[in-house]
Amino acid sequence: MQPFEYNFDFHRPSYHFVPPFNWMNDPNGLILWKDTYHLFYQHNPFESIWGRMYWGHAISKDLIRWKHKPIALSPGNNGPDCDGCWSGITVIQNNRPVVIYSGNQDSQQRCCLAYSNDNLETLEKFAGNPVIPDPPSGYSLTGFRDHCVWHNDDFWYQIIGAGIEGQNGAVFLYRSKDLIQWEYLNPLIIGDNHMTAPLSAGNIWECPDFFPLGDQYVLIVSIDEKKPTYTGYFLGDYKDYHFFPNKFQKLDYGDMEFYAPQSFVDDSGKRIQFGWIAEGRSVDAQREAGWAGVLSLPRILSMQSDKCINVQPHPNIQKLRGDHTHLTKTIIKPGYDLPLPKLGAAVEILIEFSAQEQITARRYGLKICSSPNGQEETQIIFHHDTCRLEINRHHSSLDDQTLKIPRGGLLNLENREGLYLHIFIDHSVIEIFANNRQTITCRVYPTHPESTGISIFTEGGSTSIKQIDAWKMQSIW
Ligand code: DQQ
Repeated sequence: MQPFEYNFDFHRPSYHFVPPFNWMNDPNGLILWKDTYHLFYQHNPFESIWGRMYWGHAISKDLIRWKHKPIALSPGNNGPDCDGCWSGITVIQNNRPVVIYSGNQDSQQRCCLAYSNDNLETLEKFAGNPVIPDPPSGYSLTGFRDHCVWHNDDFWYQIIGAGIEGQNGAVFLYRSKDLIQWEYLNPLIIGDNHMTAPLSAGNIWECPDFFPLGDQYVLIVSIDEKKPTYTGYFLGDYKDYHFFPNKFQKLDYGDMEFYAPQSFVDDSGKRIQFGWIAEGRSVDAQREAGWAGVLSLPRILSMQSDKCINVQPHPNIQKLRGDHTHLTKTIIKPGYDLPLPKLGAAVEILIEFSAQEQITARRYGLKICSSPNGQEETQIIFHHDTCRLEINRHHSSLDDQTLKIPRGGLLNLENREGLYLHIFIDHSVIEIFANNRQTITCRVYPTHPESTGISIFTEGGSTSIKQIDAWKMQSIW
């Protein structure tokens, strides 16, 4: 059940995970352990703004419906995490879960451990924390935090995100036999200052996630820059403890609205990722709402043959599908928008447009979250000539304190390929999966509860749809 006092907040999602109250940011410690998925997350239980971080905790049998658990980690009265328990992960050592996280003290982050002796019901901090008291010598760092840990050939390996003063983001590599004594090896990679906007090397690389996918290695980093802040991924080779990237791109065009993602492998070998969907409304509005921050839907990552990551929503989400609308082949002409029947504020849409070569439109797409009087509306637009996919939020809300900058980027489509959008709308959350290879995640805050209209539009020529399916989505609470 949701705490009843949130019923008034139209912007609180109904089928995405949200904290029971107050603030959440990064997902942490994701793991499947003894048939139960565990989600920990950065949590400020006292205010709906970022602050002195705790680890919130929730469990699930299907990654979709979650049960809130008591807080799992709290900052110490003194010691290395007295100013917050920052992001981290969970591994299993000798059949026992171990959490590795960044303790924050006086704005210094240091690697700490906590053990669970009761299958992740509770966590006990290691008395010898921090296990890595200082960053590697010889660097002047802007940050040194967040962990990704794996086991290989008798060793635990760990990478930690960092930033080098006046230079780049970086990731440092360590190894250990026991998770307690760590030997520094070398930088896994140091960012290249010559990377050009919008993909620059950044001030600090937060929340590194490193894993093999297909025949490549993937390094995901959340890049904290002055502006913009976003998550990107490198594809490359891992050899002799060094990572050699050959490609870098944005993971999600939502920039800071899909940040600090973390992934894990389920028991069928699927790589599952969750990210933090930040707020786009004012701090006053957050305080008034009494909560802030949303977890993305679970995404399955795999490698596409053309060497980019394939991203798809987890099939378990389909269990939430309710009332259904289905439309088959339809041609849409400029000025004659095709409306879908109203399905409410929690909706899933699958829409397949015809191949590019059959479309004469200059721009086409969907109008969503539209109010009956047309004052509020968000547009998902594909620019046919430039292959840019974008969310235009300019008229998404009459509230001028909400984030309205457009989000989007390149989605290269072959002439024979059609635009294929899988869209999830959940009150204030929008997640778009485009052609299984590019996502855009963002927030909108329409002021009118009737701002739930959906229609298909075209400009400068006609477009045609092969089929549309849309479902009203059930609440997970
Ligand atoms: N959030 C955590 C840090 C991490 C940042 C603190 C990313 O560990 O670098 O809440 O959002």
